[in-house]
Amino acid sequence: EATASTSVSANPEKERHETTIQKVVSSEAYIKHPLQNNQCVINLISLVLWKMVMEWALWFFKNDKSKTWQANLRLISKFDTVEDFWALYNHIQLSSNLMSGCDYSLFKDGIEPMWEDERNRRGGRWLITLSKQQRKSDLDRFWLETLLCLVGEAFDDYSDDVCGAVINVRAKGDKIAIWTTDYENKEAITHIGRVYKERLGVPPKVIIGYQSHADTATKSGSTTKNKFVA
Ligand code: MGP
Repeated sequence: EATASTSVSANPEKERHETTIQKVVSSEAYIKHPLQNNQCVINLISLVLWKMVMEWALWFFKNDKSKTWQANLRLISKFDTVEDFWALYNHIQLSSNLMSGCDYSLFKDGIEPMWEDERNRRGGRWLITLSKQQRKSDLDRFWLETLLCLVGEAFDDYSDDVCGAVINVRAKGDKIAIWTTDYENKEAITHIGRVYKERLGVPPKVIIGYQSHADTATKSGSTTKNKFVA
């Protein structure tokens, strides 16, 4: 692998991106993996140049069975600048170091990371389910890429439909999802799904699904039916 972003290291993400830039500058890596490396650099440049238009809130969930689900959910902090995003990101634990049962959620300010919020009630999520092995290889970089998609407004005119994103660290297999506001907005959902899959570098033959929260909340078995696929 020529990209630095595919290996999990203890270094802060910022250093990893700086390493990526150095590798891009070395022409061999540039020729071998132009798209992947360019995408990293484009992400970085757009984050540095863009003023964040939205205020975001990062939440943490810790599974304490003596409390209700909602009581286990805590706001960590809010930010509305690129600098504060990186300061927060570099300050907190990587997802792969969290205990099983924990979640991070990044949501637009004013939207609570739960099905019950007015902006989520009729919404759903693009769900990325990871194998146990992918915790080591993919989890942290997928989550960072998800965060960059959100704060960088990667979904063009459809970014308005995005409510937030959630990462569930689970022994049975981790999950990452982007939540959108309206499970009937086919145009927005399909655009977001297509861009998201591409940004994560999920191979075309791997299918990802979009499910409504209503279905997820009332499911009886272990799987929820897909409303859309990408
Ligand atoms: P989970 O944490 O989203 O997934 O939901 P997990 O742990 O992988 O479990 P699975 O059922 O998907 O296999 C676990 C449980 O947390 C749900 O069954 C709900 O009881 C509760 N829960 C999760 N969410 C996202 C919400 C929510 O938005 N509102 C409320 N009230 N409960 C929720």
